[in-house]
Amino acid sequence: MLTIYSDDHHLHHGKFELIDGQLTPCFEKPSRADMVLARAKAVNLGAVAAPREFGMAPILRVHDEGFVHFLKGAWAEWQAMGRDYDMLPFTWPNRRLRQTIPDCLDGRFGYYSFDAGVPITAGTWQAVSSSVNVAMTGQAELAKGARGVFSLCRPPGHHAAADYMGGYCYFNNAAIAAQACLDQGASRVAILDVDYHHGNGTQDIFFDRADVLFTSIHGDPRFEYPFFLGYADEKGVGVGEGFNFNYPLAAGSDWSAWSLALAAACRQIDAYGPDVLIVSLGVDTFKEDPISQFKLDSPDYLRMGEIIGKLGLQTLFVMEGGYAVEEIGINAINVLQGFDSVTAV
Ligand code: OKP
Ligand code: ZN
Repeated sequence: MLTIYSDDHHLHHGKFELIDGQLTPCFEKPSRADMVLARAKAVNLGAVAAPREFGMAPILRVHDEGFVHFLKGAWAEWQAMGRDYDMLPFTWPNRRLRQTIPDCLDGRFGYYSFDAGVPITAGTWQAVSSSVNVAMTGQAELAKGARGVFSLCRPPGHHAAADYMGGYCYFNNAAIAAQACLDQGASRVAILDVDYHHGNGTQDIFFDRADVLFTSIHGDPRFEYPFFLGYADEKGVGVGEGFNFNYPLAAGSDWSAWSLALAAACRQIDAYGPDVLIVSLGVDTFKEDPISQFKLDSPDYLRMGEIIGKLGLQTLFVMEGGYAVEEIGINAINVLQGFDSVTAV
């Protein structure tokens, strides 16, 4: 399988995030993508290609213009205020607060985010733009007929909605690729989000639409981040009703429980009959993941890839989470090797 990768992700390296009431070194760090790339090379997964430049157009098909403009200019504004350390948001428009865009930088950052997991640094804009190009280049290869492509995106994207960032995510790489498929003539795109955390951003972007089916298997938001979306009764709205499927699972879920949810999601995807499948590939379901509570083991990821491969769909894998850095490469590449081991129907 072809891998799309850029070193630009190194330009984004946040220092701290707030976990358990403490400022902790960011779990979402450059070595994650480095380890995945190293594993892809070590097992000869296939060629590795650099992304092409797609500019702002595909981003603006999904994201709000004011949001994009804020993200693009934030670091320069921060610097102009004499600050040279990471920028983090800290006030959000909660219930009964005004949904208004303040003038000041801190206020706007709160407006355009939903948590403090999104440091903006000197290289963040370049890294997140490049991450979109990685997804878009993968999408273009799929459009040319590839059976499977791996977009090794970093930063990840599935928590980012049209007009807010959060949870290490800035631009929603998978959603942008899905929209590009539709814009190029696909009728229906299915998204399967296997990251441990609910893909709230992707769900939100497509919740009122029937042209994208969103399915997600994740830690039950009753106990797990992002807490405020990802429940089983979220089915879509308007014409989108019946095109959103959440499979929240209990803490401690292992492959036997997880694979039942995968089978259910695959039945929905198969019934939908999509032209293309996009997999939001997080491997933070791993038993040793430092911020997660599922119990998948490395060989389970091979099975996961085989099951996804048996759907017989052209598939774009977009990297999302996974924080057990030592094993992230083995686990992510196992999914792709499992997929490749299955012949298209
Ligand atoms: C991203 B992905 C707040 C951060 C709280 C966020 C987890 C984000 C996971 N400082 N934790 O889905 O792997
Ligand atoms: Zn995650």
